[in-house]
Amino acid sequence: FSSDLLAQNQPYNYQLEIPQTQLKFDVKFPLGSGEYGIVYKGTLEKTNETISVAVKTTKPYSNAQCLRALLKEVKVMMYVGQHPKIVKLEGCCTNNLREGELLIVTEYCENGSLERYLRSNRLNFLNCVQKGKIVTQNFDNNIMCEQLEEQDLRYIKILPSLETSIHPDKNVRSRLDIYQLISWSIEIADAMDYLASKRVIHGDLSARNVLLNAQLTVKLSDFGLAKKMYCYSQYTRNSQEPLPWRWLALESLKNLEFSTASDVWSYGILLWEIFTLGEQPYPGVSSMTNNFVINLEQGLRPSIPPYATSDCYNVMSTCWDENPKQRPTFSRLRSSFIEIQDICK
Ligand code: ACK
Repeated sequence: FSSDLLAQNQPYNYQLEIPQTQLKFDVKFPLGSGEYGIVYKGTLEKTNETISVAVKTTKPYSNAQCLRALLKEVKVMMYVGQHPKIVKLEGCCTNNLREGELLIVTEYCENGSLERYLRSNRLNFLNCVQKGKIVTQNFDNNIMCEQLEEQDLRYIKILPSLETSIHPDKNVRSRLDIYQLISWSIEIADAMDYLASKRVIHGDLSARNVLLNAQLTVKLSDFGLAKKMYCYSQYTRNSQEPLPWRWLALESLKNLEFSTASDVWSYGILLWEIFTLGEQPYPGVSSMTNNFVINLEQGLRPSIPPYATSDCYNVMSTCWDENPKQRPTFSRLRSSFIEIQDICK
């Protein structure tokens, strides 16, 4: 019951059609570019309020195959419906579909992708893990931090900007530390558990496809699209984008088999990205070769990330079981991280 099969049978919900007059975005300020076009920040006028949105556009005069793929993504989002950890679809503009234009409007996530956030906040990370163990939980005063430096731990000094960014009124964790990494792991497992309950395969789970809102809550995005694309050999040939082979399960690489269990493998790789603060998986491997697949078959797996406790690494390792049936469910993974969170408290 894959997402593309589902999308074919799934009706387009016209209640989510947005009149173009209610949507504004400035083409001079793109947020970035996606698979099929550019993503802009915009505003959407609703009945009682105007909200910030992200507008996913298609390239000018996009071909039918590209539009079809995007429409399928939209239909899957319509089917999936709302969940607090999944990016909300505000609606679409299909007026100019004949001219090859489709606009997909989603809630705006102030902190961009998790991948970008992790990479750009590395210097703000407060490390309290040494050799897989939490060495201290008290980072609340600078004296403690200086002592840690003397002990030669992998501790990076808190930037003054980060200290001033802690908002006293809001219950928002502004520091980046292992507790935040564990929270994200739980939130993503939660979103994926919901997706699995709807029998939808994400197919492209990675830190670049997880967004963060102003409160640093995760919002899973870009699902439902990838699965279909891998079924076509042209996809890898025509697209500028390489296959996300670093995130793919062994059976997906070997036989193009995708399932919730292959999403679990990708979730494990995403955990590795989280606990390395956004490093590229398999850093020593530059391209996808037969040798890489053979090495995976012979047991090659990502090594313990510097900022993961042994418990975290044990959980992520279970996601990479060669046998898809032996991998944990998302519900189990969420519980495991909740247990780890409780121990860390
Ligand atoms: O890493 P980023 O800042 O977050 O750059 C990419 C870019 O657009 C291309 O995908 C950003 N982006 C995508 N969707 C959203 C959204 N709903 N809110 C904010 N940024 C978004 C993404």
